[in-house]
Amino acid sequence: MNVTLADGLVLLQSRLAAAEQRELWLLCRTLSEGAVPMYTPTVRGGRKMSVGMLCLGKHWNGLTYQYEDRRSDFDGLAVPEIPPRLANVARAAAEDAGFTIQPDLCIMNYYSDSSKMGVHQDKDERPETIAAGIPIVSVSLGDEARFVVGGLSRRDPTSPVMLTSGDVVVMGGPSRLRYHGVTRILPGTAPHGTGPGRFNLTFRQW
Ligand SMILES: O=C(O)CCC(=O)C(=O)O
Repeated sequence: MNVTLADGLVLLQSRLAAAEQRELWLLCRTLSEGAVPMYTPTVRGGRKMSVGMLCLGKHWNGLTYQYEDRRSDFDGLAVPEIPPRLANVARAAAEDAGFTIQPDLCIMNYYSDSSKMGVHQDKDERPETIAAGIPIVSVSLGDEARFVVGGLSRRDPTSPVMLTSGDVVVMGGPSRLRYHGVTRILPGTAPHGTGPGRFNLTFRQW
C-alpha cells in the first residue's frame, strides 16, 4: 500500500515480497563482506557513527561530506558498482511514487541493536539534482526501525514512522530536503531469512 505522508514523501509499505527481502538481504551481506567491505565511518569532529557503511557507485566521505571514487577517508579502495538488481528496485519504486531517478550511488547502512542515525538532511548530492527534486529512495530490510521525519528546518517537529522489512520511503520534490533520522531499532523483529539487524539502502542520483 502506498501512503503519501506529505507532498513528495511517499511510504511504499511492503513494497518488497518476503522472497525478495531475503534475496536482497543476502546480496547486502555478501557485498558487506566482499573485497571492499563494510566499515564504520568516522565523521567530522572525530565521532564514529554507530552504523556500518558501504557505499556503492560513489563513496560518501564522512570527513569532507563529498562523494568520491575511492574511499580516501578509510582504505583508499575503489568503490564497487551498484548491482543492476538493486538499481532496478530503486528505479521502479521511485516511479511508483511518481518520480524518476537514475541512481548512480547507494549508501548501504547496517544497524545493530543499538545503532541510530541522527536527524539530518541529505544534501551532499549535486545542487542541480536537489533543485530538481530527484528523490532519495530508501529501502529497509531486516529489523523494524523507528524512522523520524521533520520539515525543511532542523527546528521543525519530527513525526515517527515505523519502517518494517520490505518498506520503501521515497523523498522527492518539495520533500527532498526534509530532515530525517532513525531513533531506534526493534531487535528480533526481522522476518525469517533476514536479520539479525537492519540494512537500509538509500539510492541517490549524484
Ligand atoms: O536508515 C534509514 O532509514 C535512514 C538512512 C538515512 O537517513 C541516510 O542514509 O541518510
